[in-house]
Amino acid sequence: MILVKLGGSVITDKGRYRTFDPETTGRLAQEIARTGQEVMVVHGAGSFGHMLAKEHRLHLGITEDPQLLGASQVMSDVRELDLAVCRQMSAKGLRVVPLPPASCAIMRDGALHHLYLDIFKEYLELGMVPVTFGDVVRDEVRGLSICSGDQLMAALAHEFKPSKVIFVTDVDGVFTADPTQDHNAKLIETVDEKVLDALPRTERNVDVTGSIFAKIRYMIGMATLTGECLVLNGKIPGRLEAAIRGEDVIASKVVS
Ligand code: IP8
Repeated sequence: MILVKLGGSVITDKGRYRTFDPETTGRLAQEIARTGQEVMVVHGAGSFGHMLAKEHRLHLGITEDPQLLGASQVMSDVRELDLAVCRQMSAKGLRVVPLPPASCAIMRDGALHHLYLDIFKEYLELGMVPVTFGDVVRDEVRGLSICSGDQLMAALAHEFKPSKVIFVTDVDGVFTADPTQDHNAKLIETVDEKVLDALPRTERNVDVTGSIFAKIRYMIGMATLTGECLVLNGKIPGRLEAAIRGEDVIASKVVS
């Protein structure tokens, strides 16, 4: 099984509230479908999640009653995104089954405490493609928490030991500096803990589930659970498909 995360930056316009990119998502779905490989898909929330979640401070837990309406709106928004993603995927022949985390996960103080993994396994065995996503989820300590796609990726990688884990983003991989700001930024071919510690702490679009550094830390943790862990650019046609097929592509390889 290959575990793929479609990052929020590739399926939405992160700067514009609730803006979906159907062309890119549809093409990525087609690339996955063409390989005929067994996959599970996680997608980020992008502008359907982070903006409103930040406005209502949902990542800090529930301390005031009005936050609940905000949480409910974010939950509706990310479900709308998921529906749009799943529609693109099924149009390309992928037999998707949406598994919303709020219905199959419990958080404890911001950490993913329990994920009902059997449901993923059973749908996969049936020949379907489980699709889950960053969501607002019940938290035993905080009331509600943001469950990120990366937390879900880690839990799924831990349980299913995928042959490959692929993070699809809007840049070629992990860079020495922010490539959108710094033209001298260089792609890092192999990322490990040492490389992560040496990266400059300048950040773009820090969102409610943490910076790029938090994300890379999750990936490093996952690298021991899979044959290969890649970060690649989904805006470039063909890269995801080539990576799934095991061809050499421009990407960063994450190792533990
Ligand atoms: O985009 C965030 O998930 P991510 C989920 O995978 C929400 O970090 C609701 C903001």
